[in-house]
Amino acid sequence: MSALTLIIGDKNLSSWSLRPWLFMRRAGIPFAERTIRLDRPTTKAELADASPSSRVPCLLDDDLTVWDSLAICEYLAEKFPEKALWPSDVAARATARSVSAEMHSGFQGLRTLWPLHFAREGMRHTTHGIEDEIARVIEIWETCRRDFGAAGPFLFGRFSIADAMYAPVVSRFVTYGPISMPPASSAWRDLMWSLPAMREWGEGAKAEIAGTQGRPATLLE
Ligand SMILES: N[C@@H](CCC(=O)N[C@@H](CS)C(=O)NCC(=O)O)C(=O)O
Repeated sequence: MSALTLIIGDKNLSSWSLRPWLFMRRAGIPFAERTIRLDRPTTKAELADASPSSRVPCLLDDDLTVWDSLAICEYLAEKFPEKALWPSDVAARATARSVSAEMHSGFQGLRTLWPLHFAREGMRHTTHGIEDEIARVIEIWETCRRDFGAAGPFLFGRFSIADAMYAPVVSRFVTYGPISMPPASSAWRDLMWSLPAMREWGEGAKAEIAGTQGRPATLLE
């Protein structure tokens, strides 16, 4: 089997990196991990060297380079068809792709106002201007659970790429929350937050924060 390496940014900061990392861990896809710290003087050069877009995540599969979180997930879904990384039902799959693409291309206000700080809880912040985006996220979670979630506890029953695409929002809702939502959404949020892979990512984020203590303030996030 070919060797996969996932290049990611800081676990505390890089929401895009969390998505394929979580997805691969949860799906049991073995990979090596390489981190490029996003807040260092060398970051720009390292990113340019590692990724065609100068952004992370970026997946190396022997000689092949795949970049962009959603393209990585799609590539892995094709490479490991036996893992059923998208829902098998055509309507569920189309909806899972739609909500994943919506997350990938939208929610700009949420990203800007509430940047990922995975390991820092209690960062109270205003919801002013992003109320509609928060409501839309919850509407997506409710709809997916109601219409497609009968076979299991995830958005489309079994864990899929769609769950991974919304994982950073779970972190943001914890970090900047609490955000109230109906029971189906809160149950899914709590399940995602307690996944061993999410906890493992969080431990990595905490270790990064501990490692930045004592560095010059200009280099801290
Ligand atoms: N659309 C891209 C976005 C990737 C992205 O913006 N990654 C950020 C880190 S979360 C990055 O590499 N930023 C470069 C920098 O901070 O200089 C994806 O889905 O992978």
